[in-house]
Amino acid sequence: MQRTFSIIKPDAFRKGYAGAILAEIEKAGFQIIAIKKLSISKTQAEGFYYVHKERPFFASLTTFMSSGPIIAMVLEKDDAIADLRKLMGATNPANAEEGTIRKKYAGSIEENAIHGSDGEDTAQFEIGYFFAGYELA
Ligand code: 3AN
Repeated sequence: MQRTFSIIKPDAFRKGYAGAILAEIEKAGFQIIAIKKLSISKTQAEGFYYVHKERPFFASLTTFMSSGPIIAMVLEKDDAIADLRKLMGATNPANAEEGTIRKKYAGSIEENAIHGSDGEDTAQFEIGYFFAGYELA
């Protein structure tokens, strides 16, 4: 079993897609280990996305991620990291495959509905950024 970290981003939450996205995640066989709705500050978004700090979209991305409520969660299944990335679809929803979450629910490359960790090290960092050990017991 492997754990990954995911966020339902502010665009999807605002549009009322949180329930539908959670249903897709459960239908795909993920177990929800921990989940919470919260809002993050711009500074907290900058800490989460620090690996992207040199990218041209960093300011806009962190403003967007702090623009409204999000749902943060820890998900578990075999190959959770790769399987969630498959279920999410390409970063740019215009390139996302039919049936993926981004194809169905994302509006643009920035406001793309869902985040999923891209590797084991990032998953560990991201889970620890949002959840304390006692929430994962
Ligand atoms: P993914 O979320 O598919 O792992 P990353 O890690 O390359 O994609 O990018 C992190 C986030 O940054 C994306 N989810 C998206 O919101 C934003 N992003 C990525 N590329 C762009 C871009 N070219 N313009 C604007 N925002 C972007």
